[in-house]
Amino acid sequence: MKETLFAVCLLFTQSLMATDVNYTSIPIHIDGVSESAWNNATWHPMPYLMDGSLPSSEADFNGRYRLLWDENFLYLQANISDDVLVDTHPNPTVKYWDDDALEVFIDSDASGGNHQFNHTAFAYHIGLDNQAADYGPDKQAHLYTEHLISRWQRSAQEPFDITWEVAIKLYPNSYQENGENVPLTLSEKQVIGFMLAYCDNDGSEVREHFMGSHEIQPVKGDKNRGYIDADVFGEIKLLPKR
Ligand SMILES: [Ca+2]
Ligand SMILES: [Ca+2]
Ligand SMILES: [Ca+2]
Ligand SMILES: [Ca+2]
Repeated sequence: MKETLFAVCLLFTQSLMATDVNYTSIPIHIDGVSESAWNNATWHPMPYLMDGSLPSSEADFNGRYRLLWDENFLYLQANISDDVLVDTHPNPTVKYWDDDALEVFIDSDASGGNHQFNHTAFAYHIGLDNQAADYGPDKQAHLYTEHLISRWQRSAQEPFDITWEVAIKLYPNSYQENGENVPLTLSEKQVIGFMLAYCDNDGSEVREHFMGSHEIQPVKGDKNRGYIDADVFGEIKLLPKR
């Protein structure tokens, strides 16, 4: 009982604490190859199941990520192990969650709340072809690839060991579909809602494992809440320049 209480308290404390993100004075080169600037970033794991079943091994799926920022971009580097790479839906706005995809959840001002059919937050599903899809206010899936630059490369050995780099522009809650939208200039001490996930399909009809960076409190047993509710994201804080 004591242990359970401790675990609950730890979870609660973690959920209140923002993860610090270091500034980089050298822009990250988005090429799927790590560079020395990343040595200033801390790795974070992706151990939480949100849908499907747990991976059978670290070769099936294992993921970790780190973040940096500058005025123009939030930079993400994910290191993903996946035994089978699958991208069977050629249209990037069709069932993109059932192909292997890196899913980046961003709420630029940590406003939280329901974002499924509005743009107070985004759930960018970045496919293996580096295109990024999410729902729009018309309840249809659209591409938002121009919001980010994405590139990944894999190592020569199996299971596929992927270095995936993404530079992400952030937009305010006032983002208008088909409007003239100006990305935010990022600044120190900014707090951003953030979560990362990987949709892992290894050849099934639907994705087999949906693994994420943050523990989700289930609603009626459902932990697949990130694409609907920005309240389940974690928070990151942009540290001052050094
Ligand atoms: Ca790079
Ligand atoms: Ca897999
Ligand atoms: Ca927001
Ligand atoms: Ca896979």
